[in-house]
Amino acid sequence: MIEGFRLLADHIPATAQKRLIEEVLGLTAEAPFFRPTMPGSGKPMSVQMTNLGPLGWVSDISGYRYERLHPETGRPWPSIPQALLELWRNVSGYDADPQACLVNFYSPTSRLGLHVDADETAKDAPVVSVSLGDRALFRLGGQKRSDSTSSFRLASGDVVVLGGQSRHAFHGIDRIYPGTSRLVPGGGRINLTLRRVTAPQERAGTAPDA
Ligand code: MD6
Ligand code: FE
Repeated sequence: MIEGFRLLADHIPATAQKRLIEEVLGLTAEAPFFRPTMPGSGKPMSVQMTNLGPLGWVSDISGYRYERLHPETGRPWPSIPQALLELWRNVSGYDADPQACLVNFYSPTSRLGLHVDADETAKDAPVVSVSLGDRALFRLGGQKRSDSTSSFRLASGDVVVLGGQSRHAFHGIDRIYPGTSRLVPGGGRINLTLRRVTAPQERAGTAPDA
């Protein structure tokens, strides 16, 4: 197993999962799910997305990038919920807060191909993700696409931390197990991925040439 990967199984208690899903789905009234498309081909992804926080990850025909505004409403993304900031502070070991919370919605047939999270300049910050709703099959490989992979089931309330070597490892979601949770109204899976995008500024008084 690649160094730096942590699966915190059943980390979020059921009552907190319920509060979190209600809060996040409430925020999607302000920042609705949109269907991103693949760079180059413009082919729609099977996952729907939205974001919370000062920056949001978007993908369209021209590429992957972080944006301050929702691509359809033109409005800033809603703030990251306090419970998620607290989770990040407790598990990331990183001394600055996340700037982006990508919200992925999976229907029973959605999947997410093997990829590396590589659009962040804060290369030393881990990525922390929360699974809510239906179970999913998560695949984790190494830093080369050809490296061998291992698969795990992720259940509602599980938290994954990709730090160390695993931060730049290939990973993806091979499938959803529909009907395995009643948390998301109407079914499906929601994954919340917390990321630090830019390196934090030097603290006042410690900047080398301030
Ligand atoms: C998902 N997760 O669980 C997709 N990326 O739906 C990710 O792509 C991911 O779980 C970086 C770190 C943790 C993750
Ligand atoms: Fe990822």
